[in-house]
Amino acid sequence: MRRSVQARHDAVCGAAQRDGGRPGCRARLRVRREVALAGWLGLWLLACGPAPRAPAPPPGGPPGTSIDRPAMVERVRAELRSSWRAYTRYAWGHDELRPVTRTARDWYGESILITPVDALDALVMMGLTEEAAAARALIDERLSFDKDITVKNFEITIRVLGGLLSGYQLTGDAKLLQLADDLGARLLPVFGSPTGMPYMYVNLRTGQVSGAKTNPAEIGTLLLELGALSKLTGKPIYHDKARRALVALYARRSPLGLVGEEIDVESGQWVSPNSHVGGGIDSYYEYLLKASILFGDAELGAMWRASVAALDRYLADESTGALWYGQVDMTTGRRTATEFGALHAFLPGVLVLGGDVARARRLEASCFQMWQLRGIEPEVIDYRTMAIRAPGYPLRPEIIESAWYLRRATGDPAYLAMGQVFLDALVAHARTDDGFTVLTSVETMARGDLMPSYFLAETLKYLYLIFAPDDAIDLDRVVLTTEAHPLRRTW
Ligand code: DMJ
Repeated sequence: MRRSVQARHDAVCGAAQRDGGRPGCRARLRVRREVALAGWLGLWLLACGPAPRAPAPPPGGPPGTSIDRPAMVERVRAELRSSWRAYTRYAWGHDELRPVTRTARDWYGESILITPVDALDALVMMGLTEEAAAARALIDERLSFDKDITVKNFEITIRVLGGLLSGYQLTGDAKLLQLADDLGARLLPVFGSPTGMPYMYVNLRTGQVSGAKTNPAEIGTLLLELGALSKLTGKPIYHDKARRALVALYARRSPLGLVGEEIDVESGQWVSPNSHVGGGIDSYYEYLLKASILFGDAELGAMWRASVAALDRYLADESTGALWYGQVDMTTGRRTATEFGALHAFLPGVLVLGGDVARARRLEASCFQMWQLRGIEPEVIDYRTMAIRAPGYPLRPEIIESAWYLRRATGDPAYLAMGQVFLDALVAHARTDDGFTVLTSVETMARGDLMPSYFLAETLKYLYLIFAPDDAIDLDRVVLTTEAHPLRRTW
């Protein structure tokens, strides 16, 4: 059994984690390197701007060239291992860990094992075999969706359904697919609106739905998971419902080709015309492109191209020589705000996947400026003034995800250097004795008390991928969901 799990794992993930491995403390060397890195990256950022300058090459080569990738892989793996252990010690069987108080959080009063399910594929990919086996055994033995709880369809789809599906593909454990099928069936009532666009909430036992006013991300970020569920179970209904909802949303775009921030799924009317690429809209665009790739769906590909052209035309904004994507009215195109944040930082990665590496590089350089304002990323800034509008950092992965796509696409070692800056900042500001915790302010570095499941599923996974060999993920066959769950095309 073990051998076949390893073989499957290698097929998806390659052998990256096995060639990692030089443990041991390199602290002093690291501090010296970090000081140099900050300066190098500053020069590199300038070089990414529209008016190219030619900074003198820093002594010792461009940023990132001296980074010891296997050692960085080992550092990330060690952080995943200790974070998982903290979960097992203080929150075993619950949804999430509160690392400061060493207590557990259940989203809906009773657990649906959000952290173990979300983290399973990261444990497998990074070769934490015993930890992965423990997570899988817990899920197999205890997870049940027959609960009288009303859940958020979007969150449960991306974290739990996605985690079960990638876990199934990586381990071959048929119980995980059974659980995914059961969950998918319980979520299906959300699509019963007059427009076919999903309600926001559903009761897992009764099928009672609620939340007619919802947003593009919650409507449009379901197709990778439900489509893969269809392919793996042979039940087309999941794919068809999710695709119909995505197309219904696209059909309600404005004449400019933009979508707003809030829509009523019963009337089909927009409630908020505010258009941007941040939270509430972001992954709708991501799934147009990624679903077209995973399912070879040319119509969705055309929808993505039309959408990104509208984003580039109306949302993109230049400020002090840098590229940003702000807010506009979806109907008039009038600019309504110049805010950008941690969630917007998914866009460079998706632009890379869509083939626009030049724009992606410029936008990631802007994201990195945002990170560097306080040495770790604020949730929202105003890019005109560079003032912080929302100071929290809930351990988000998006800027790291984009750095990985760019490192892969360009081979530029500056993205390795960026990855090191990200990891060092996380360790310096967000690590506790028992896992990592959210920051409530990057201005004061005040800490909250939560290790969100996506920190293991996404933040650490993308950090690992930045330093791992390219064959860690076979992007010709694998698409990563918005929660970083790798779905492999076997159809
Ligand atoms: C994750 O749960 C997903 O990436 C989602 O699409 C939005 N953001 C969080 C992490 O920031």
